[in-house]
Amino acid sequence: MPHDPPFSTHLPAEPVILLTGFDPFGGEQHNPSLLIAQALDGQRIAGHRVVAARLPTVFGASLQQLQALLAAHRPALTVCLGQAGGRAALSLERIGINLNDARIPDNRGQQPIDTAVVPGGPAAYFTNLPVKAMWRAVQRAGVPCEVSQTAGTFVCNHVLYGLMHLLSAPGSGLEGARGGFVHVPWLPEQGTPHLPLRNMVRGIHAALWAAVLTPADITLGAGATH
Ligand code: PCA
Repeated sequence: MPHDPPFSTHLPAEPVILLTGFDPFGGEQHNPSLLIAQALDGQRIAGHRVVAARLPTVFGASLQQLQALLAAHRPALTVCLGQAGGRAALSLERIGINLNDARIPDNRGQQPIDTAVVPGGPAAYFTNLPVKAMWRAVQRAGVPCEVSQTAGTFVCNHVLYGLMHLLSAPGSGLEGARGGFVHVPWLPEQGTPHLPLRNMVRGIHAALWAAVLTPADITLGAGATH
């Protein structure tokens, strides 16, 4: 006679942290954002499970892919990662603006100039991640970090703005979900300044812990913001 399983098979699903990285772009071989996301795939963080995913470095298609991921996973927390060559620290982005203004073509050859991410949408969205608490956690993990006031005007800003727009849409079913964006430096083989992959993985891991455990941001003295 079959026995009941010793535990319920109907436990509520673990809340998900969706962690995305981008395809390499601009003729480069690697994108550290994707490698970091893949390194953290499946990790358990404060009762949450990390689901890593890849976004194309393409205007429009990146947001369509993100929208499908949000619908499939209903993440409690979404953190999108992207590469920012020339930056020396993990950059916790505070703002996404309603502007596409591409300096180089995306991976499908599109190069929008002075167009809106969402025509008629608000000028900007703030992330609702606790960037100061995350900054402190990354610093304590020994990884250089800064709070940034601009994610640029290429595909990363497009995704940050689009993410916050999707999360704030009435009836999205994502009420209460939080999201934001972190830019990461080059890998050593890509140029200078750079950080080793393992340090960036450690820093993002610390940032995710802080994000989950800090429902509302903290106030810190000067030092985090550049
Ligand atoms: N960085 C680009 C897009 C993809 C990526 O990794 C950016 O900063 O917009």
